[in-house]
Amino acid sequence: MDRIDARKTEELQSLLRGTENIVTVSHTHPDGDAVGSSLGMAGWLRSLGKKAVTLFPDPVPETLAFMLDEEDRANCLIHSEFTASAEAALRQADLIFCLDFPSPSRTEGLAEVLRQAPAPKVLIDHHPGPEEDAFRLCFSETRISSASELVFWVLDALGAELPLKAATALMTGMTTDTNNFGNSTFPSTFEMASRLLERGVDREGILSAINQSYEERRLRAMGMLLDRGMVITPDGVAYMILDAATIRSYGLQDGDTEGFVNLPLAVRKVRMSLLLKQEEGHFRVSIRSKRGVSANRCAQRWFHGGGHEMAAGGKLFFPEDIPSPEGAAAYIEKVTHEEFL
Ligand SMILES: [Mn+2]
Repeated sequence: MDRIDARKTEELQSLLRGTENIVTVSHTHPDGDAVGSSLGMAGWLRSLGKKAVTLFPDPVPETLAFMLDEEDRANCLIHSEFTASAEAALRQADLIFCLDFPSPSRTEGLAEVLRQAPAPKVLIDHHPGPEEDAFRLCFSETRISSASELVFWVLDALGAELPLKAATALMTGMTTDTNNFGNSTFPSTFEMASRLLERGVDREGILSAINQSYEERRLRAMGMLLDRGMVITPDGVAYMILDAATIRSYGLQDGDTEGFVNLPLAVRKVRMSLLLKQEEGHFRVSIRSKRGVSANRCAQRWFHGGGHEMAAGGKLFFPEDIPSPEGAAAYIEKVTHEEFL
């Protein structure tokens, strides 16, 4: 990571001056980093006596509910559930932080309202290709672990003192985005972690909340998928398809399948792994790859998506891309074969 640009810090300082109603926005299907960067920022803003609302396009999954306490819940708006008040909050904000996404389009149904909201928008993100014109000020860095880490360094540059709650949220976001220091970890990442430990963050508590608090159905579904669902093609592409019937029979909810896509990478011959989850009119696609193979390119070329080099996502629509959900396996085998030609 490069040092935070002093001019940008000054500009942020002056944007913050006099603001009272601040809204943070993050991406659809919020993950630990989306929630952690939002709560970290909002927690710090509240410690300054400002009003800070965290806005998400759709609900925070049950598996991440531990990250929000009562105050966080009272100041959290979900656009898909409280559309009018979420949109009003954005229009009435006097500053908007956009966290963990590079373009308003990643907020889907919220994108137009976000673009048109009159308040200055500050981006803090770690994805490639930020849409710079959509923001007044961009802190965008790809050689960093997570948006949570970049929030930490931006706040550090401002001389911020982090409340323990905000510090814990940022540590949690970084921990989930790096799979507990397993990927995308830079010298700055360990430095941040070290500083947060000194601040008193309970890392073991975070790890237990992340890894030891799932419902039984997650492990049952994982076992079934690995035993019977996973296919490995001759090209070394592993894929698993969770169709609507399977999702229903296991009672799977958003968040239950977090991390599943990484599991097939444990097999030596697997170079790339895809997990498909059926939703209304499309599959949600997660892609992970090993070094030298681009999950990002595959997501962009074949699944209307993108992301990071080795961790990306997208969608596969029916009947637009494939005639029916049953055609997903054949589509994956065809396009990934082409990808490796
Ligand atoms: Mn992230």
